[in-house]
Amino acid sequence: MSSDFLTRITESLVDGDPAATVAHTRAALAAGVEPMAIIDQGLVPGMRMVGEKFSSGEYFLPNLIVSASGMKQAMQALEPELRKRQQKLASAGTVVIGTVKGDIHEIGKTLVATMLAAHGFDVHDLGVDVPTERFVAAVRDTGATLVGLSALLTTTMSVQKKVIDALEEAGLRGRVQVMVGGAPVSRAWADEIGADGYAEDAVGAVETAIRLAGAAR
Ligand code: HCB
Repeated sequence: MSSDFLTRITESLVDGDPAATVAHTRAALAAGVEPMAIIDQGLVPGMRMVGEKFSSGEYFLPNLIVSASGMKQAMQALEPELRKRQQKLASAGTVVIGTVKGDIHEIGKTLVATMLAAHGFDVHDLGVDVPTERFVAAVRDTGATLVGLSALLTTTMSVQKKVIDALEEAGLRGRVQVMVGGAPVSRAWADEIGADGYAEDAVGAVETAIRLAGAAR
């Protein structure tokens, strides 16, 4: 039963057992469970629970680090399968994505990047703690028509606006759409800073990217 695999993946992530998370992820793949289902129904709910336990004071920073490592390793195990699906798709457009300066949260950003690649986008993932000028240079160098900006801290949300302003100053804003996301980010915030799109999760990010890519053509 695919739900048994997914439950085990979620539980092992919450328990902070990366080896088990990877083993259950591989077992689920071998049993024919779709990689997207493993992400959406196994891994992401696990990370959400870990976040809730951290917020309530039940978990501490080391718990976050171990669970995040489990998520990262499981995503690496899924990558070859996601790539196989990607090969069947025509390019949907070029995207530059990263977590803004001052912020090292990478899981959500990497998930969005992986999902966009799996849906045919040519993705340039700049990583985390990305200086504003690197976003600008990457847009210029790759000819990207979409930038994804991730921020997980209330203190780094404002950096998303700085990137938008820098793209404007570089004369690139007319040809690039900006999509923002991250746990503290909202549609209202996206509107306030002049972003073109907001996505609550990776599935929403793919939908938004497809819509914005259409608008950019
Ligand atoms: Co971190 N952390 N953390 N953290 N962390 C949060 C974000 C808090 C909310 C936890 C809390 O207090 N309740 C909090 C931020 C509070 C705030 O500012 N309001 C917090 C804090 C305070 C900190 C430190 C400051 C802790 C410290 O050192 N005292 C420190 C920050 C260091 C820094 O960045 N300079 C820190 C460190 C860490 C790690 C390193 C231990 C670890 C990250 C490991 C890693 O990424 N490699 C970590 C983690 C794991 C979390 C929580 C628990 C989970 C984040 C996560 O991965 N979620 C998080 C709690 C939470 O978010 N509720 C906590 C799962 C992913 C799938 O969701 O929201 O990131 P996501 O991404 C979604 C969505 O937002 C959207 O799609 C994604 C996929 O579905 N999306 C986009 C994201 N980016 C997008 C871009 C787009 O263009 C479009 C959509």
